[in-house]
Amino acid sequence: MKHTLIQELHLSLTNDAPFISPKFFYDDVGSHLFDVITLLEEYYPTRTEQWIMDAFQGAITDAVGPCEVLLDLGAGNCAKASRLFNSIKPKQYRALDISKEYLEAAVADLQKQFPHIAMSAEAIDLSLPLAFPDISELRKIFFFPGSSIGNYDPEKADQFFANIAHECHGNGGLLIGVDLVKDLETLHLAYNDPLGVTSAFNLNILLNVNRIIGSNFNLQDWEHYAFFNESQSRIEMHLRARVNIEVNLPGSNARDHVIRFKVGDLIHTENSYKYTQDSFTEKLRYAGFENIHAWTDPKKHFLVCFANAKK
Ligand code: AVJ
Repeated sequence: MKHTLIQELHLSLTNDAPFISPKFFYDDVGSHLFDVITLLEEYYPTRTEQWIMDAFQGAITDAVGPCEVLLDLGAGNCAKASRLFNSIKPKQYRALDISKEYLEAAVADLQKQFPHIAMSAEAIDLSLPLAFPDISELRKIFFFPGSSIGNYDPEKADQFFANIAHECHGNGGLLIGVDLVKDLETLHLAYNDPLGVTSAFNLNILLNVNRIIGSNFNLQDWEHYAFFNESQSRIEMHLRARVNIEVNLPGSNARDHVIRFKVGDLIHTENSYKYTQDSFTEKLRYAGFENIHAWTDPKKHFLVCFANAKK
């Protein structure tokens, strides 16, 4: 596991267009910084999604229907899913995320509060195909909140949806939250908060990379750079070199590999795609879902959908 992450980082950093996958944001400090981001006035997605879930709880519960297994994709601290337990009433809850230790602790806590729900915690990499053969007969509800889908390139999102639709085996669906295209000012501020938390979140990825591959990125040399790319309908986050930089990437053969950056050069750290309600529901339909329900807030900042897998 560790070894492949090291190889992955070596490849992405020595690419002609250097990048670091956003999954490397979420070390201990990064996970806490993200939690702070969700509290910021400027970062509307988390708050708005929660508003929609609360305001339309009855309609969402009706649309979802019976739930034998709730599969929480990228469960984190399981807080969002647990808010659904009393309305959706899953018989079984499966929390899936990349870090098992963190997840197990969260699930153990939840189990005490909801002793009648069967629970499990599993480590999975959401960028790989998913399969749940042992529960193929049961009605499954997949839960993918928070606009995590925004990190996937559109073609990758199509594959992901087709994978989920298939795994429902004609009996289940997907409850998903996604961020919507909106005025540029609102989008820009959400990723350029004046307090600098998003900047710290972005810079922290270099500390995590230093820890994983033993490189010597210096935070002083880099600055946060985020903007809305209108033609691609995505927020792009980058780290921009403030000076000319040399970074050592310790190699396996003891000969350190040096990568050079010129002032203004970029390392791409994240894409956060924004959809329109129509473009998003159309993607769900294209992947094999039908009977698609959608709920939004009065300002149409965020969208929650429930889509049934075709029988
Ligand atoms: C967790 C991927 C939904 O794209 O808004 C927040 C991550 N990055 N601020 C997003 C994030 C910068 C977030 N997602």
